[in-house]
Amino acid sequence: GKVRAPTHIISTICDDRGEEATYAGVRMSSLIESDKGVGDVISLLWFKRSLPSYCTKFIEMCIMLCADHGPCVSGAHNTIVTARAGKDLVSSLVSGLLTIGPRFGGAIDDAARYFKDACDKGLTPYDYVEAMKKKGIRVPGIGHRIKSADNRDKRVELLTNYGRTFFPSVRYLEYALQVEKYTLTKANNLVLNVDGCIGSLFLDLLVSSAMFTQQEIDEIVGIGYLNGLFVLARTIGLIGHTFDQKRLKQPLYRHPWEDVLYTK
Ligand code: Q5B
Repeated sequence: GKVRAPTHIISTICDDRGEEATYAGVRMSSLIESDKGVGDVISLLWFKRSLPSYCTKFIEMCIMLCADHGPCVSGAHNTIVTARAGKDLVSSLVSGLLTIGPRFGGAIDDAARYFKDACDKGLTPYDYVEAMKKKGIRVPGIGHRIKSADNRDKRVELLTNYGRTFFPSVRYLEYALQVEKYTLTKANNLVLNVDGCIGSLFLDLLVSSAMFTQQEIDEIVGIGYLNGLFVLARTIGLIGHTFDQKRLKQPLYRHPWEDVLYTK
């Protein structure tokens, strides 16, 4: 019989050997013919299954709402400075992407991990937040530089309303909002931010859609899929900032001396 040489790569998400590529077994043409969108493509390539339309719409909302948040955030700032240094698109893009992390945009996975752990253990928001304080860890998904109780984040409101309307359960979102209620007693800007809202709602999607086993949920949260939503979304905005700077023919950026405290 045939003897198969051992392969150096195993791949399970996309097969390009036929007439057309398939995403998790689904032909590209069938995606186009059935009017599917980028949320369906993400479902297939990241989660290896077709998800119900309320889930794919939620994924698309996350992408749309996180696509950009102005020129002043860490990612856009880096991208702008890099583009103005005359660098190419990919260099400008990745210099912005590299700022995504625990403080900026990349707190979604940790928010999901910590909210899940605290909620599943039945910790009160007070116990959870104070335990984090004792450990010296900032609550992921809580806090914002410009958003506050008096200047609410529209993205959080839109996602919250969507989840409450279409998800079978929003247990983790409601827990996160209870945490916010407590953190707001400490400071006005300790709101549930967009990372925390997406993290908690994605947990609700995973758990209540009945599309994932418990083992799969643990794996998704453990590996950390969810920051990918912010990375993917903000790539759209960072590419836009690169083109914007080049279109505007902006010169090399140099930070003004007046804005630096030179000290010994
Ligand atoms: N304190 C976001 O901090 C920020 C606390 C806290 C307990 C907290 C901070 C934080 C967790 C990470 C997170 C996602 C760094 C944010 C995003 C995307 C974005 C961005 C945009 C977009 C802001 C002042 C006092 C200190 C702190 C305490 C602060 N946060 N305590 N848990 N979570 N959050 N990131 O305002 O006693 O004085 O020492 O790390 O979820 O990135 O638009 O800008 O779309 O681009 O700089 O929306 O909250 O405050 O660091 O001066 O702290 O508050 O311990 O207390 P700030 P700090 P004390 S969404």
